[in-house]
Amino acid sequence: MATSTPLTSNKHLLGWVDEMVTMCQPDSVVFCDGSEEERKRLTEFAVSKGILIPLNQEKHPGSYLHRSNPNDVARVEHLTFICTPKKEDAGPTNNWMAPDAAYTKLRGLFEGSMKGRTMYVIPYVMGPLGSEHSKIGIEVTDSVYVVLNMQIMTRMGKAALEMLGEGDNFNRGLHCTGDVNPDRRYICHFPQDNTIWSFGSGYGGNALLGKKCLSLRIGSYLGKSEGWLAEHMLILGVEDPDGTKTYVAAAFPSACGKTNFAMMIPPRRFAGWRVFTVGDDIAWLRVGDDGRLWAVNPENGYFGVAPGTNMKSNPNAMKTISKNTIFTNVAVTKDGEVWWEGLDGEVPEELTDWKGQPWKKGSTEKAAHPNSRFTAPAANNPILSSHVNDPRGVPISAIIFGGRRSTTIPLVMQSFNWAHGVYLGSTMASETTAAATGATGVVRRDPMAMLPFAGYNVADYFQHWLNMQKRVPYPPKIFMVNWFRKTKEGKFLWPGFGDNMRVLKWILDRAHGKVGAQETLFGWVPKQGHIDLSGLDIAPETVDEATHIDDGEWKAELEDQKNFFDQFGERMPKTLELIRQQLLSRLS
Ligand code: GTP
Ligand code: SPV
Ligand code: MN
Repeated sequence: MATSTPLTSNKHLLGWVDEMVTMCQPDSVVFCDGSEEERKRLTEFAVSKGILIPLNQEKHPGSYLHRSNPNDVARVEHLTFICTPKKEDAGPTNNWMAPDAAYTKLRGLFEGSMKGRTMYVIPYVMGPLGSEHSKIGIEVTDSVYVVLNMQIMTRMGKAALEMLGEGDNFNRGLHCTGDVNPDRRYICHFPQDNTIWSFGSGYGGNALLGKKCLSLRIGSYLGKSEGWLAEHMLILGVEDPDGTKTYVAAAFPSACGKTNFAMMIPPRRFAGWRVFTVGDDIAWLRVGDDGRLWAVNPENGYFGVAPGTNMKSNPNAMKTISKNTIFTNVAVTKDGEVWWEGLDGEVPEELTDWKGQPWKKGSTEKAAHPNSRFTAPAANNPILSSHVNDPRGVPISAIIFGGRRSTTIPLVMQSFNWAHGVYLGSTMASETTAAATGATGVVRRDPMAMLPFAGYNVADYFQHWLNMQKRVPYPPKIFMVNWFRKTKEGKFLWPGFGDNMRVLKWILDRAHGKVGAQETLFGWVPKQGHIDLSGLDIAPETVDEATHIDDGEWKAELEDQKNFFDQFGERMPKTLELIRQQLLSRLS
């Protein structure tokens, strides 16, 4: 068997790779160094195999298209497992398998699975290099697409090996694309072994193991035992005209606006205000020496939703993907330019759709898959924060929870206190999107936008959130937002995107204690006139509708929350149920 130079003498790493080689039986093993030369070589190889398709290199320098198997275009929540010894430790919202049973079942799939293939060994770091808070992972995979994505999304290669040294403290991630058969697809997490085994998918969160698998599922488990939080949150900084910088973290479910919010350009009215991106998907939150909550983005790139991205909605994303980007499942024009629903300009007469089939304007089929994505380096982002590589991260003044809700939930609301904020996060609900397979547009509870990503019992996760209060003497204020409320006719009430700055401004003012608020039964909301609407072409009644709180709708909401809480039985923190009951009692 051909093996490239291992680049390390770490016996734990080499021993484990040997075991994986024995099981998977690849033809050759390549230890990835993360170099530019390696990227070029693997890209050429991927092109020669049709795994990557070069785009028009004048319009998209260094960029490529990948078409995944049409049965493999999103995360698969029903095939994702938390394998703890006790089922109760995974909790009622996670799929569970006993570790022994899972290892045995997956061993059957992995055995001989890389015959005729190359096994790539990817050492990577989640978090800034050298930071004591960062985590090291080794992913072995048979997918060159995974290697090229991991090179964008993480700090990968020699630097990771240097950081690991001779140590044993690394996540062991095994991935094989297999035959991409949904009946033989499993994404299994073994929190107590710091191990992930993923079989049968080559797509995003199923295959790039540093992202959802390590940074959120295993991360949340580590966070609970180590006293920190791993969250599905963007991190952004705002600089006001006086030069004061404030950082916020926001949890919105998949395809509910994190990347857009994190790259927002404030409207003209906010001349002198600047937004900086720290992260667009994941935040690791820890208590700093100063008693504040500090956030780090473990990632080094963006795996963002393509549809809806355009020069008006998100100009910074358009600039970010202007070079050295991998596009997955978008459409292409005959000139080799990318296209998706919601891109600027006229819809082209003819395209090649995401499956590689001819597509004509007016077709009822989507040309780009609704969950088509771009993988782009953070370094391309024109508004990248100068603190992305800061080992300490950034101090967080506000936490925002937001779902995609056509009804009920107002534009913005502030919690009364930490526990009430945790309650707002824990009861969050959102309409499902194309980011996971299954029906879209169905309202479901998605606590803290972590339903698919909690690596342990969500009731214990709620308790961990409640317990954080004692650890954070200067906690961020907690808010809830909803950009997605609609008219009866189904039109969005709030313009969203850059205009979300108007809501963010109120949140910042509240966080700094600069402005009052109106008390309602359910939380603090802006007083009349406190959301700056100048320069916005929107009827005051529309804003009233977006901010309205309807007692009837809230009663139904509070009653429905009980069903969600009840499934956790005795493990459910009483605090949250009591808050629910108190709100309900005040309503009647
Ligand atoms: P993941 O990468 O799946 O975690 O998604 P995300 O939370 O980063 O969502 P993203 O910013 O990519 O937005 C998803 C979709 O929502 C895109 O089609 C956006 O155009 C749309 N969207 C984002 N922000 C807004 C908003 O403020 N209002 C409206 N109406 N749509 C928005
Ligand atoms: C999400 O679904 O929340 C994503 C994309 O960010 S994936 O990496 O596939 O999880
Ligand atoms: Mn996400």
